[in-house]
Amino acid sequence: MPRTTLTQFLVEQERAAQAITPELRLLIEVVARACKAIAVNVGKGALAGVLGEAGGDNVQGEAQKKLDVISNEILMQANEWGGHLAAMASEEMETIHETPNRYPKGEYLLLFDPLDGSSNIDVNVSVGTIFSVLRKPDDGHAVSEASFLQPGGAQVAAGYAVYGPSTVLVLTVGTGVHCFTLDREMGSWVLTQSNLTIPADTREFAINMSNFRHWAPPVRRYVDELLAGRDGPRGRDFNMRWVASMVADVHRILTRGGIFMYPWDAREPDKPGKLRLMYEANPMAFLVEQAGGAATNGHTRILELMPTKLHERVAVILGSRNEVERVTGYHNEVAPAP
Ligand code: P6P
Repeated sequence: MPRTTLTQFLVEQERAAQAITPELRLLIEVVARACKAIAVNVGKGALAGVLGEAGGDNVQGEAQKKLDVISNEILMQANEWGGHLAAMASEEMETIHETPNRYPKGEYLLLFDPLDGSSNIDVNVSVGTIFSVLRKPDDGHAVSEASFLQPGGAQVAAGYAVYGPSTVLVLTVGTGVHCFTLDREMGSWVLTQSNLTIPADTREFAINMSNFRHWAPPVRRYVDELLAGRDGPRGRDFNMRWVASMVADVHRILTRGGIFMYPWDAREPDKPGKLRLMYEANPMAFLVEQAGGAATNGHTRILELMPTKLHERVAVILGSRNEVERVTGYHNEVAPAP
């Protein structure tokens, strides 16, 4: 059976499904190639002296790992020259990076978390790259940070790479969710799963339980019911997983179902959540909904939220639709969506 490569898949999406333009096809190929380069650096680990701290903090005030900086550089350099992008935004950069004047500017905006879960790198746990693609607004204005402030429903493509036992790229261009595995010998991404679908029900939940005492009542109610198992209101036992690498947790959910929660908590009450809307929650919500799942901030579909800041944070509840709807229902019982 001949294997379908990412290039062939994208050509078919452009030609048959007319789901993407040639420029978007180029953009996705360039990002996928950058993820291969990141995979090489992540894979070398201690052998290449790329572990540990970079010595600075990112815009979030978090200590940057060397691989955070390397991964960001790889994505920036890969995407500057192609003529497909007007600008880029990254978790690792304070503001947007416009395509330099020496290159043609394109109609797309690329956002990324170059290495999500990087706190896991030094202990050799799976990490990943998350990316989201928007169109530059056709408003006659020069590209600016405001150009990026679009709801997640405006995304034209989204995906992630997981640097794990195998290296996989999971992608949607709005026609379902598809998984490609890196063939290291050929250096090509090979389609290994089409139309991933998240089961509506699940027995597996993912949350950082150490924050239990800080959660709002709807989350504590929901998790208490899961922990009560077959003797409680749910009438069945549940299992828990928490990799503390969103890409790895979401990939598990896209592969076999589950619910992932990073809700608001009282540790920093002014923050709606820990995760970032534009380049973590939005791309993951697009993928999850394309796979038949659901994604809310506890009240509202994440893809409907109107961003006001590039690096704004959001509460995230995503995965198996029936469980997400239950938790969201508990929130809206207490306080209707704002
Ligand atoms: P905690 C990684 O730092 C990250 O941004 C996500 O990938 C992950 O889901 C979450 O934070 C883990 O947070 O508080 O459990 O360490």
